[in-house]
Amino acid sequence: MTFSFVHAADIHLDSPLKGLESYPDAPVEQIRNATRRALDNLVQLAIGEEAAFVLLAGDIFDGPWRDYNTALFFAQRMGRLKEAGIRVFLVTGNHDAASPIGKNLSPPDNVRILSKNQPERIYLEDLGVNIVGQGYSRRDVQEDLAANYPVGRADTFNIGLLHTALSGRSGHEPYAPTSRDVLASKGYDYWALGHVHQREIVDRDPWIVFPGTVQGRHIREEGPKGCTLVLVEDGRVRQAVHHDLDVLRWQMCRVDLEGCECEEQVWVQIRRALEGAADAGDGRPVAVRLELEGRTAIHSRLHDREQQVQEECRTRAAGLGDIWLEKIRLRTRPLLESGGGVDPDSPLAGLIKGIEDLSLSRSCQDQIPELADMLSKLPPEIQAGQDPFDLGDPEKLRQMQDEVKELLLGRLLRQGKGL
Ligand SMILES: [Mn+2]
Repeated sequence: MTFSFVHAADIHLDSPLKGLESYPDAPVEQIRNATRRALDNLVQLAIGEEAAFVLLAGDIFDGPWRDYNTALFFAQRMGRLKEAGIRVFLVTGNHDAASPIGKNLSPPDNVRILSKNQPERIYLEDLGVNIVGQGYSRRDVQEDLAANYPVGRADTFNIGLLHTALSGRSGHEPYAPTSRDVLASKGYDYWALGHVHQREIVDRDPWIVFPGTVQGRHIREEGPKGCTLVLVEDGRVRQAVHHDLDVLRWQMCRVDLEGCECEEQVWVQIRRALEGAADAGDGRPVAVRLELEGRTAIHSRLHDREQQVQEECRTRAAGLGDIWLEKIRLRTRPLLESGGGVDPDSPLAGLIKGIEDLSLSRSCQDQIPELADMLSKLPPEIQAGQDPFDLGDPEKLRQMQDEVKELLLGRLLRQGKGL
């Protein structure tokens, strides 16, 4: 027997994109409706491919609904699947725990919400398929839910549906932790996972798959987003293919300005990079973060007129099509060592060396008691938000440290040379 099914997760329907309105020229409407249109694409794909069923591995919703339109929209789209004779099986994830899903959400009867209290098994007699899953009864599920899943049944195609970070995935809460070995020990054919927003095929024997989110919602969710279409032939996975569902794409764009000696060369590099980003959108609008880096002779010139450089980047991007610059970061370095031209025996040289050797560690909060007080006064949207100010993040700490060094050295050198 041959059939196919769609595996998706992390729809985060109507997820608010906090703070985006404050960015200049943000395509707010496109972003606001993006998760809905991605769900539309999912429904269309399932119908077009004549999928036997759809699996949703948690985080259907983003949290408490702001109004019932979110639930209504979901129910209507599930209704379209019902008309096409397509069943839907879902487990709840950590983000659904705060939404009334399963309590007063009443989707059409082709949708089965699996139990939150114990692993529930559903047998699809027409296809010889067993689906086992357990949803989240609360947000922070710490136990290994998969450990309690029953072993697969012989002579059927066994699927495990689970919202988990496995043994940990960067940027994701370690909920319902489990391991590849625990999953493999169940004798299933396919593990349909959710929670990790980056698509990943963890294994092919058995198949363990994160389809990723259906629509990127910020720059940390860059690149194509969608779902996995799985073809089963004679009780075995024949293929598992990614399909794009996203309607707006996020793209990190790093431009190396190494070797640029004048601004014209800089603009050539930026233009090339932006054209590449537009191509990566494959016809969709693209939200780009531009990071300018590398050692260049015009480093200080760029930094001195940063505001104009930013404006110019936005203008040039607008001329290249449906591109929106989410953020522009100037991270270039000077061509010469910052102390170049300074008498190595002078106090200035000593100060420069002191700044260059500065190294903040995660314990900087302990070394500077005032810091804790300042951090506690930051507004919540800066402490949390999409791009949180988090000194516990080593990458963030390194970036901030580099920016501060750059600022101090730039000022010091300009003043030092003026003296
Ligand atoms: Mn999620």
